[in-house]
Amino acid sequence: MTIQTIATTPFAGQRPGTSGLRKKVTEFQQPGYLENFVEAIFLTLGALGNVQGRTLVLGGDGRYFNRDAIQTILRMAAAHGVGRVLVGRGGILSTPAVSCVIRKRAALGGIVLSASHNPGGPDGDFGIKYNIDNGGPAPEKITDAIYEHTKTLASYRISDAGPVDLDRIGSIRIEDMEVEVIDAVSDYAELMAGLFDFDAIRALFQRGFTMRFDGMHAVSGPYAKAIIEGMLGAPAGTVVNAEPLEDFGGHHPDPNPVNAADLIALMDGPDAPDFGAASDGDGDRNMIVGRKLAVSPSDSLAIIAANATAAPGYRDGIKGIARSMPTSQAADRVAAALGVSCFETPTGWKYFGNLLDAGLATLCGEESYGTGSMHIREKDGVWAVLFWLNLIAATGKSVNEIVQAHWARFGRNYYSRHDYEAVDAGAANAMMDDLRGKLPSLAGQTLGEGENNYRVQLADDFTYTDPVDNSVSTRQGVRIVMTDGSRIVLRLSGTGTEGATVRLYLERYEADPARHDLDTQQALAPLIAIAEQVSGLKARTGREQPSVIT
Ligand code: VG1
Ligand code: CO
Repeated sequence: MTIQTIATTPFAGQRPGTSGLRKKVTEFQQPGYLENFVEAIFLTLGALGNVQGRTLVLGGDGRYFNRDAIQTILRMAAAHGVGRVLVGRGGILSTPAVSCVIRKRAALGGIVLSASHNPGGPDGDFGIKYNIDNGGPAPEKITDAIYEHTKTLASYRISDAGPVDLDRIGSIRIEDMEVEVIDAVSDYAELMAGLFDFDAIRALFQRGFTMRFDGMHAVSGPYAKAIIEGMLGAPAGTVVNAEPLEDFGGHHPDPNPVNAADLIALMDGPDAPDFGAASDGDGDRNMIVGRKLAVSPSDSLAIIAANATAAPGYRDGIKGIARSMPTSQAADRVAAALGVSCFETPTGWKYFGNLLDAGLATLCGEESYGTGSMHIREKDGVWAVLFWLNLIAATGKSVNEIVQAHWARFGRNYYSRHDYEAVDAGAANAMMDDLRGKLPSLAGQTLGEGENNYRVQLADDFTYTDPVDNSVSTRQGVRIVMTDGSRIVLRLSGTGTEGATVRLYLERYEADPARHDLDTQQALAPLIAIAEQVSGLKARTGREQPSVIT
């Protein structure tokens, strides 16, 4: 075994997006592409302090190219003097499990291999992300430094050691580095058992409560099977599509009503179980479904917050709630009622890390099916599902009853996101630029027709100042806020790999319980029309309809 220095030249465009570097598998397969980015990570870590002898955590969602990437990263870690790498068996670790293991084993950080909800397989997407010692996604100052290194690289260092057996638990050496293959589930399952009332959930299943968890052939299957069927005693077959597949069975591993259509059909039909749930490619997202009711993720965050003390891990109450800017304001109403702070951050979990570390927030959430808490520094799909199970067990209420009661108490925030995927990037950028140009003149204007008009209170491009380190993030999404709190938000996705994806977010508040059963799209129709009028979205993108509505 020797450590080699291999000459390389920079690849353009290795700038991490909302959640790491995501590209087509074919792009990652170019010689040196993965190596360059990993070298940039090690150079950044080296500049920040010492990686020598430290521990890193490594794992991915099992998608195509996962195993190859892990072998490469292990040989590069050895060449950079890393002391030990903890890698999940079979190369598998969900994103929340990586966060959990980093924290539990006091590691320097971790590398997560995933493109999350993006499709996998040889023609699909791949991704890589660095997490810091708090277990969370690296903040912008680190991802910026990584990107800067990718632009000037001339070589990378790698051991010429042969491949490691990733399927056997135990320790192996590469050069002076120890590779410890760990069980992917056990640390995480232990953490969950400490947060939730497993006895009460076990009793719920014993009373005949029925559930379906759809693993979407992605990484959360093994976790859900071990915990929900194994530890909580749900009948075998409760967790379906539990085997991680390299191409996720050809589907989008994205837990929303469009991509988890089988689960929605089951929950809408005569044989619906009491409770349905699904998780995404890397296990950090969740969808909660009752009979004929898919719970909006923004509502799920608000409901978890309002009922936090139902779970033993949150018995003492919560310190605050943080939500991404486009997420509905349902959580704000709960925070106000509880007398705790509510923080509004840019899109992406990395912005929650400081708030959680400083003890300012206990719960965090995003409209994109992401919910989590201070227990780790990533959003956590299985955690959210266990929270709901705990809540159902503690209250004896169904999902529908819990949601209805919440709306009756706090009012309902009708909410929807319209995605225009893979549109022309030039057209999308021009649309956003024009929209930004219009913002100063929008405030005070009345928009919309007849009785469905809205007066604009605020129109801006969201800027966030982190209350802990005062770092400033600009251009985080155009928002048009009406005098009644209704909102239109537009931003471009930072996770797509083809062209640009425009996301249009719509929100309207309704206090009157007699009007809580409207169809969401109808309830939002006046705002949808205003968004079109202001942005010219359809003409700009050449699309008559969004590609996905959630
Ligand atoms: C999307 C979501 C965002 C989420 C991010 C990563 O980002 O909107 O809320 O944090 O994906 O989620 P964007 O930039 O495409 O809108 V995951 O589950 O991909 O790690
Ligand atoms: Co994800």
